[in-house]
Amino acid sequence: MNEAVSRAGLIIREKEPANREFPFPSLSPATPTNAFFVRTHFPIPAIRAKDWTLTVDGEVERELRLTYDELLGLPATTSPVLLECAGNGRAQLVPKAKGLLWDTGAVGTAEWTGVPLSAVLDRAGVKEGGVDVILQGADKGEVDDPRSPGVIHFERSLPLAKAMRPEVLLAYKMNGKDLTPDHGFPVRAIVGGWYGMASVKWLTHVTVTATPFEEFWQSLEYAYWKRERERPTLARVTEVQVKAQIARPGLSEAVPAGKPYRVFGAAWGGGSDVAAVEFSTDAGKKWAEARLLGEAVPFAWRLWELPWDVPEATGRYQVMARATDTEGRTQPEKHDADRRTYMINFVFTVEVEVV
Ligand code: MTE
Ligand code: MO
Repeated sequence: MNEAVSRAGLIIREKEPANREFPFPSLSPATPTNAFFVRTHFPIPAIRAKDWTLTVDGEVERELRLTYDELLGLPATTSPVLLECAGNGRAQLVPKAKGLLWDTGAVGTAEWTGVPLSAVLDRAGVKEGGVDVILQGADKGEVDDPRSPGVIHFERSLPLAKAMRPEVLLAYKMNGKDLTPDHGFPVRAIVGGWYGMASVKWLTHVTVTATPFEEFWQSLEYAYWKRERERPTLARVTEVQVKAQIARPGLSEAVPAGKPYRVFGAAWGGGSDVAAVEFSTDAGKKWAEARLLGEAVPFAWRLWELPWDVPEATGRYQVMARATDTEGRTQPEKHDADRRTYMINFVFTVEVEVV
């Protein structure tokens, strides 16, 4: 593969707006900030912390306008949370998909510090009848899509019940330092358990609505076909689907024949922990159970490893990993076309060369 790489070793998928992918073979328990994937739709807005305010309005008793210092004065929590772009793995789709062709690196786990959104909503007092909470970013532009309504902001909503959960933060630190401009300085949402598009960066407006919010970013983009009624309808993409990814061996890696090799990777689910990871070296005929490392941390990934007694026989091996969560959900063998080019968690094949 011939790819442009940034100074920090990220693969540049698009220069402007900035879209950069983490090289998954360099997996570590916590992704360093400068190695964390970047997904943007518009130019990065330059916001000074002293000029930033968060407006909370809509179906609330009291409209709020919080300053950066006021936000930092509220009780905060810190925990590792995984972000995965809903299009992560898109390069694996056949036929070739439109959109950014992420390989396996539009995912990372960082430690986020912030104030639970619920604390701010409680201050504002959500009125009876509030159903959706819109999170709007300061970034805006025109989307290259005939269905897009001219210049728009990036925004997504959460149902009120999710917005009130403790894993939803107004985050201002990533890995112990102020957010970088790429990752949403000065304040972004972090929505544990949901795909990355919910974690709105450069957050400036929170609006509670009395009706479900349906617009471009959740009824056209980041939406999938749901078959619950008579006809399929486009529903918003929400929860992260269970998935295991192999970091080593990497794609086309040359593995020495007849020697022990340490296979390792990461696995994650949305709202549930990973119960098991299995690994196959014969395209899914036989599976061996991997060892899960460390402790399960809700909404973060779990690293896993497995010793592989690499055979003497040289040649190409089709290796695979698959995860199952604590609710018994396991990865599918094929991508469901109703998901369009999102929520890609079918079991990938990695071709490895034993030499
Ligand atoms: N927030 C704003 N304001 N604008 C964006 O383009 N992209 C979203 C989300 N938040 C986006 C945004 C998407 S699709 C993803 S996957 C995550 O940010 C990526 O977060 P990161 O760039 O910090 O990795
Ligand atoms: Mo994304």
